[in-house]
Amino acid sequence: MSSKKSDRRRFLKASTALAAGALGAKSGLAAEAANEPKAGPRNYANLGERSRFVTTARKDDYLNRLYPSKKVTPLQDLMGIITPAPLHFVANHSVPPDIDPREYRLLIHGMVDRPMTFTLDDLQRMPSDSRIYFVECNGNGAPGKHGMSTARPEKTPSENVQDIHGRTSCSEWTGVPLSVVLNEVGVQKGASWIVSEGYDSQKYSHSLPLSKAMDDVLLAYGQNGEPVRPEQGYPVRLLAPGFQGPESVKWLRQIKVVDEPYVTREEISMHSYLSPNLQGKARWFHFEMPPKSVILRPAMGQQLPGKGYYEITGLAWSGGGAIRRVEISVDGGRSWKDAKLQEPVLRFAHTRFRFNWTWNGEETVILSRCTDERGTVQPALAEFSKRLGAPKDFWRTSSVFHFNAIQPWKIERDGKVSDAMEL
Ligand SMILES: Nc1nc2c(c(=O)[nH]1)N[C@H]1C(S)=C(S)[C@@H](COP(=O)(O)O)O[C@H]1N2
Ligand SMILES: [Mo]
Repeated sequence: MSSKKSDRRRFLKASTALAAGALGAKSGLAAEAANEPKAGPRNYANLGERSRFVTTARKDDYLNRLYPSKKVTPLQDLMGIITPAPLHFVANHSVPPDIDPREYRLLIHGMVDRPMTFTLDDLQRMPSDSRIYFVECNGNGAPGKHGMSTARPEKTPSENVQDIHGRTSCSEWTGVPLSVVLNEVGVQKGASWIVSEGYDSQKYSHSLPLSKAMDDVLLAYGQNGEPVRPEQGYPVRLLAPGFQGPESVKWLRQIKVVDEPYVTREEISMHSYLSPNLQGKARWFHFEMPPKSVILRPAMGQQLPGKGYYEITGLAWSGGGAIRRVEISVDGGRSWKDAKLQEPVLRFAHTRFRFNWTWNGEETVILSRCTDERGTVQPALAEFSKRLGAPKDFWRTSSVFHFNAIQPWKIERDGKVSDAMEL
């Protein structure tokens, strides 16, 4: 209680200092004339660009060596909840297509009354909606990533939070609800699944329960107010909110309505996994992403200039719906306090959290833990491992998908921030 009070007092002190600084700047206005910037361009390009001083960018995912063009989002540089389209992470399993929208066709067939082919125009004439949803790769944040052993030679050490957790992004997606299109073709009795295929070289395909398809899945052609980017599936992709990224098939070519899941190449070879509690069976058709939060500033790869006030900020999201609570610990998990959730807090969207912190300059570990609308709490690594029946050294040689263990960041006395996950 008393520590809460003194925290607040310290924060007030910090904000008074900020205010004084602002005043100082004001009185200095006239004298600062020498610092006037150079003139900008006389005119701006019709397609705007960011300031030449802004350098944040995606990075190659280390699996780039196996698949072309995998990129991770610079989460640590994002400001609110939306990921700018040029920074959206990319996960491609084969060579992506280059589609002329005039030639684009989407076939819907299988257990339907009227099999139909839709052009992009056809889809854009139908009732539409815009919704803010995250897309997260099922391998995001997993030790060794993508279900691969940390011992594999491809493994390159992570430099920052982007390398570990940058396979999630959040956009405003615009499109036709898939239910509208399925009602148009008339789904037959007995149908229970859909199988979707992309136009990429390997004909990427995945199975999805019909109940989800009829619920909140979008055929998205818009991303943050512009057409979906080529990397994200131009001109049309599926967007299955809250479900693992692989369900959101890009460059959508066909949807077949069926009465059982197909066992597609990706489902068997890429998106299934083994874990000790499965006793030799593989887990697949694991759809919903679990609740997860990550502190993005301060985070691994960053350097705190010295003790004093910091805003701890990061993102939380869940395939279970909306985020209800994010708690922060600045003492290695001994005590927790609620972070402030910034509005809007939306179902299946990134949620921004903020927390006032004064660092005393001592070595410590900071952590975040979220709870979603169902009351599911993000687990610590020990608990996550226990649920899987994973022995203590499991993560040295193995990995799984849907990894959502609490991420601890260690702050050293010199201000260096590093990964403190004890794998
Ligand atoms: N057609 C097609 N769709 C695809 C993929 C793909 O390789 N081809 N990759 C999937 C995977 S593994 C993920 S995690 C998401 C990533 O979406 P993004 O590249 O837009 O971030 O797309 C999914 N949809
Ligand atoms: Mo993925």
